[in-house]
Order: sequence, then C-alpha cells, then structure tokens
Amino acid sequence: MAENQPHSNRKRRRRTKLPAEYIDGILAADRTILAQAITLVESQSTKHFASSQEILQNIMPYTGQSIRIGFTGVPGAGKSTLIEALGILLCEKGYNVAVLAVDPSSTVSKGSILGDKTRMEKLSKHPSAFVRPSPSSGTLGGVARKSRETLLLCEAAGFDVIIVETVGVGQSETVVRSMVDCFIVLLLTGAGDELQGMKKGVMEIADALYINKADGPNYEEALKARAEYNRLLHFLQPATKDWTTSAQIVSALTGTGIDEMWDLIRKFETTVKANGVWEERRQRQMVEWMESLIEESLLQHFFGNEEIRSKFPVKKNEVTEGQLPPAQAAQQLLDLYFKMFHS
Ligand SMILES: Nc1nc2c(ncn2[C@@H]2O[C@H](COP(=O)(O)OP(=O)(O)O)[C@@H](O)[C@H]2O)c(=O)[nH]1
Ligand SMILES: [Mg+2]
Repeated sequence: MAENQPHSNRKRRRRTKLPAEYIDGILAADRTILAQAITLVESQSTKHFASSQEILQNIMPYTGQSIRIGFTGVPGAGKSTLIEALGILLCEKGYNVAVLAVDPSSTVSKGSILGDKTRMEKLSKHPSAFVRPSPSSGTLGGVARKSRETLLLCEAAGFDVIIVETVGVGQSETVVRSMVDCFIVLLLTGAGDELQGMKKGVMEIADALYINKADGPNYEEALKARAEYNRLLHFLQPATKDWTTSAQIVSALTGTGIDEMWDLIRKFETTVKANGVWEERRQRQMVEWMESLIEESLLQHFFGNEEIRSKFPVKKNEVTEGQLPPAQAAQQLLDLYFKMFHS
C-alpha cells in the first residue's frame, strides 16, 4: 500500500495548478513550484496570461527586497564564470542567489550566445542558488518582459541577490540596465573597443567596469587596461548620481578580486539607498516597463492590422521609388489606422 503513495502523489501533481497554489508555493520558497510558475509566466499562450498575472499581482507585496545586479560583456569575456564564482561566494556568505539570463540571440538564431556555461553546473547544484536560462522565444522586448516577471517571482521566493547575465546584442544592455540596480560591464585586455564590440554608450550606463582574466601572463596588461579605462571614464558622465564609475580588475578563474567586487556592490547599494536614487530608479523602471508594454502592444496592433498590412507594401514601394517622402507615407498609414477607430 505504502509503495503506491508516491505514485499517486506524482499523478496528482501533474494536473494544472491553481494560481493560489503557485502563490503559496513561491512564498514558501518551493523551487519546483517557482520553476513551474516561471514556465507559466514565459508561456506565449493567451490562456496562461490571466493566471500568470494573478500570481504576479499577489506576490507583488513580497517583491523588491533583493539587490539586482546586471552583467554584460562580449561572448567569452567570462560573464558566466564570474557570475558562478560570485554566486558561490554569496551563497557561502548566507545569501540566496538567483541567476537569470537575457539572451536575445537565442530567439533569432536558436543558438545561444551566452553559451553552455550559462547553466553554471556548480552554482546550480548549490542549495541556496537558483539558475534559470533565458526564455527562448519572442522579441527582445518579449524576453525582457518575461525576465522582469521572473525576477519578481524570484524575489517573492526569498532570493536576496538577483544576477542577470546578458550580451551586447541589439539593445539587450539597455534593457538589462532598466531592470537592475547595479550594472557591471566585463571587459578583456588586448582588444580595442571596436574589436570588443564595445560601444561608448555601454560605458555610460555602467556602474563599474571590470577587466576580467587579470591572471597569469595577462595580469600586467590588465593593470594597463584598468588605467586606460579609468582615464576614459574620467570624461564620461557617471550613470548614477553621487557614484563614480571606475574600472577594476578581477579574475573569475582564480577568484582574485571577487570579494572586492562584492564590497564595491555593497558600497554602491549604501550610496544609492542614502541619496534616494535606489527608490527613484526602481519606480522609474516600473513606469518604463509599463510604457514599453504599451508601445509593444500598439506596434503589434498597428502592424497586425489587415488593412495596414495590405497598404504597407504599396507605401513602402512609393518610398523606395522616391515618389513619397517617408514622413508622408507614415502619416497616410497612420491616418488610415486612426480612421478605423473614429466611426
Ligand atoms: N584565464 C582566465 N580565463 C577565464 C576567466 N574567466 C573566464 N575564463 C575563460 O573564458 C572562457 C569564456 O568564459 P565564459 O564564462 O563562458 O564567458 P561568457 O561568454 O562571457 O559567459 C572560458 O573558457 C573560461 O574558462 C578568468 O578570469 N581567467
Ligand atoms: Mg555566458
């Protein structure tokens, strides 16, 4: 009789959960239910939208208590290695750490630029850690929306540190900047900014630059690069009020500089909590999130409209043939669109 128990339990668990069951499970820090709730939130299916929104609304009061840290850098910069090392250090310090990935490349090419290491084998086995790969469908906007919601679910499940990994593809850095408190750019020595695909704009949204792989024969080069980047940063407006963005060195492989990185992040936290930037930034991020959802939805509605879809190629042709200025073509399509809602 007793042997039948686990089997019937498993069977019972397979049915669809009610939102209340997800909510209770998340608040009780149940990893399995958290993972299932994330899958629900990531679902494209409209029938899951209402329940995932119900879950989110109910867990909202339990969110916001973590520190959210974003990492970007070219493929191979060592983001995954570094996040894993930092994550393990933090778990050992007694924190609960969640790691999320925002990988727009996987939506386009099906291949992930963030790579296999994003799975972070060692960290994901740690009882205090939770590692979630990037949602792999939709536009960057779609991926970002899901990641933001996943972040909130993780906070409600009691994670005190949330780390987001992304690559410098498209607008992914800006998108991740807009969901974290502290944004860190990982760099390598031995390659010019162009070679690294690094845009000046990325330095302007960073709270710290870290030159990784400052170990072995690369150490001296790393020191030189640090000095160069600090000189460059001198001419830029820091991303955060009362905070000087600086360049540092680290080795994700040997672990040298990881402790100091955490100290720097905590110092950053203290600074922005004291001057009000923390709260202000988070409020602004929520409003921007709302605005971007509206924008996305309006665009979809416009370009999905049947009449627009039939007229668009005509206007496109007129524009490419030089018969119509783009502004006029846009206006004609918009007039057509808005007229549909005026009757
Ligand atoms: N020497 C050295 N190699 C590193 C360091 N960090 C990462 N690597 C190596 O660099 C490669 C890319 O690392 P990965 O974490 O996957 O980079 P990501 O693409 O930015 O996530 C791997 O082979 C790592 O072992 C480091 O601090 N020093
Ligand atoms: Mg990676």
